[in-house]
Amino acid sequence: MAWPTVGYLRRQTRSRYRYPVILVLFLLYVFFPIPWPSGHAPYEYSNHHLTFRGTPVIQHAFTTPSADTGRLKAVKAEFVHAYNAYRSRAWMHDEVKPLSGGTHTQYCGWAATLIDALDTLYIMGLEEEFEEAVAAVHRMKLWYAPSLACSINPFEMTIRHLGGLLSAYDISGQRDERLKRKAVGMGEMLLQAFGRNGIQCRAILWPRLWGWPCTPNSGVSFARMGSQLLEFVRLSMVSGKRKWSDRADFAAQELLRVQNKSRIPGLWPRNFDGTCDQGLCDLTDGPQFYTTASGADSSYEYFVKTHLLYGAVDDSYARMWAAALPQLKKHILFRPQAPNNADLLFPGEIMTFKDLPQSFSGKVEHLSCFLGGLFALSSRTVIDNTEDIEIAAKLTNGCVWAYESTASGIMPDTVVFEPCPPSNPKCTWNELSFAANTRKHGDATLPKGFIKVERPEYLLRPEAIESVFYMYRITGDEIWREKGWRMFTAIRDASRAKYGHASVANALVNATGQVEENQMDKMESFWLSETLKYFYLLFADPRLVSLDEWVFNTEGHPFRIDEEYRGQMYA
Ligand code: DMJ
Repeated sequence: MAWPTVGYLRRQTRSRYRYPVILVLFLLYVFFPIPWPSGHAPYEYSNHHLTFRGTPVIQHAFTTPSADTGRLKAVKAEFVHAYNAYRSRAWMHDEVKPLSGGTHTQYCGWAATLIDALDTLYIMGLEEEFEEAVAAVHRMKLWYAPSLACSINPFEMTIRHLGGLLSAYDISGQRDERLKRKAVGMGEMLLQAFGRNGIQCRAILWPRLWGWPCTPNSGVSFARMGSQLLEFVRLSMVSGKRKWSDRADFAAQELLRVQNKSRIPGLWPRNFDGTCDQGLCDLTDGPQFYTTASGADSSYEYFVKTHLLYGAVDDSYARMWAAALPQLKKHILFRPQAPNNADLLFPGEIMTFKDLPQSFSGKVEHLSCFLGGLFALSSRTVIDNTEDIEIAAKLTNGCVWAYESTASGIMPDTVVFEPCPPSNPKCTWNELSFAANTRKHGDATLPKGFIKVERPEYLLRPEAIESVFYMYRITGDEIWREKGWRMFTAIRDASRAKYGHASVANALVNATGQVEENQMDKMESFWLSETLKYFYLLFADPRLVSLDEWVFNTEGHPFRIDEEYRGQMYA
């Protein structure tokens, strides 16, 4: 029998068989849906050059992923307001001053805000602005200081300048060789910031003689040791040259060497002596301070993230994090006394001595609010367990609560909370003990649960919304978008200024009507690279810059995870 022709089939389906055929196909579709091999529906998503194809491993498998368009527009409007102020008042300078419209030089005048904002411009679809900015960056002579001499902070320039350039290159599809060349040039310059012993210096004077190494000092921070890992590894991948990843690996090996020799084996004290001939000096009998905030934060973060970028080549980063994790849970995390017995967590600080008992403090910096997001990411990539995602939620909720407790709706920069004592295992709220404690510190007007506020300002920092973003992308729970929106409106209302957004002088007060009196003339570049980016991505379609494809550096710059390295797990 000859095969029926297309015309024959078309005639048949137009005839009496049409409706029975449609009905049969419909019933087949309802009762026998095609099973996806992994249990998750593979995604197919494309937004200009940002595509996502594959099955989510890290991110939640959203059944109907969608953007919250109204909120997305509101965030973008604030970004455009701040960027335009920079563009018109401080173009090519480091920062615009949001109140006076002046300029501020912090990083040798090498356009920190512009370079930090590049990838956000692209992600938000501001393509014309992106092209203009890339052309301007291309014309910059990065390694000639405009002033006679300026001091470079290699830590900041690695995460902001090198991170910003690499991310702009990756996010725009690795097409623009100008960005790659600039990143390589920046990388060459940053190599000058290491002493002969392989340790990074705190600052180097620029311009300087090439090949004349700087001298690391006796107070090298843990954060400085590990925070070039991600950028240097990515730069090596992109350039095909190992000199950067070798440098970063050396620092990581040094951290590995001392990891179990500290007073809390598995954790690193905040400071090391960097004056020895080779690598770090051994730890001494002096006091050791442990924290996850300033001086430590990004190194913890980079072990997990470098594993994502590079784990297929070297899994020692995952192992280092895996050894630190139980110690963080045991020694650093604490449950604060909070009204309504809220079940929250914060990271505290510990000072240890050779012959004295260690002392624990419930002092929490806004900087350490990144930890919730890191626990969430780690639970999907390094150590796969449900306890860690619960801890992540409690940590993130700790910062959300600190935001929602103040009159402005924003968490101050440094707050002391009261850890629940072992004598109160259920952490029942005790009004009398709280009143006594706040009186002791001289301020009875603080929000309930706040013992002391050491730094009341809000510097436009990203860490709290960063964790909210991770929680949303990883759990898919819409509640995180609601929490993030409340944070956004509070920050917008307190910080909006004529020329961008201003740091808030006192986050404890609601300055409605006199907002400017509570503002400082400072807008850090991370407002555009991080804070507004995380807000935007929280409300965007979750497939945009998916965590399965991108890993963010500590300044909020996403680097592409090369296909062959995706989905690494180590347990
Ligand atoms: C940013 O520059 C980075 O997030 C860094 O790791 C810590 N400090 C700021 C933001 O608060």
